[in-house]
Amino acid sequence: MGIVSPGFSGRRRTADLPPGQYLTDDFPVLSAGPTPRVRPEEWSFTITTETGREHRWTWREFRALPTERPTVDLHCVTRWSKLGTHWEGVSLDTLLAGVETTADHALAHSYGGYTTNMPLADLRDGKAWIAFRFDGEALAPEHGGPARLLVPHLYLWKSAKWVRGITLLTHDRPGFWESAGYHDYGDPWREQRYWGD
Ligand SMILES: Nc1nc2c(c(=O)[nH]1)N[C@H]1C(S)=C(S)[C@@H](COP(=O)(O)O)O[C@H]1N2
Ligand SMILES: [Mo]
Repeated sequence: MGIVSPGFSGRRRTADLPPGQYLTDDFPVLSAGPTPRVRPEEWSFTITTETGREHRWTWREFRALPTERPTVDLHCVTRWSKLGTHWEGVSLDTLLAGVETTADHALAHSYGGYTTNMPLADLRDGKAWIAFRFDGEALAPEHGGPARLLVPHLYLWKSAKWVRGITLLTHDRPGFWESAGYHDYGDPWREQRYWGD
């Protein structure tokens, strides 16, 4: 047992840390461009299927959906990890429930133009959320507010901030960082940082 100081959770240990990562209590901001300012009234989220069918939620419709409060570990490819973070969001299972698709791939799009890809299976079965609250507060713009994708089992670049939609695809299409040499899948436990890892 380690020494547990007041206000610090002593239960998280290096066993929770993927290879090559270090622990931080900070929440660094990593954005490839300026922070888009999207007001909830102008925000919408769209799932577009491989046949071109669109399923769209306004902020009001999105916020009327049932929410979940996942506590998850975050792993950034720049090697910081933050353990036990508290979020509130809508599960992708909820959003995909009424979506008819045979697609195997997904490409998330953000306000501002960022994109990132993942297998559709990685968005299902309780593994991914559209998150709008962090630590009990509305998600700050620099961290992706009003809402961001949260896919914590993959490196954090997959968790698209300011998310505006997800396109379902029959073929894999690399996103912004994946086209720039980062790993197509990005599993932190297999240290899939760059193309070829
Ligand atoms: N739209 C958008 N989403 C993004 C990024 C970005 O530049 N634009 N950066 C990604 C990267 S590389 C990381 S590590 C995380 C950082 O999230 P944070 O700034 O909330 O820590 O957001 C990811 N999502
Ligand atoms: Mo990152």
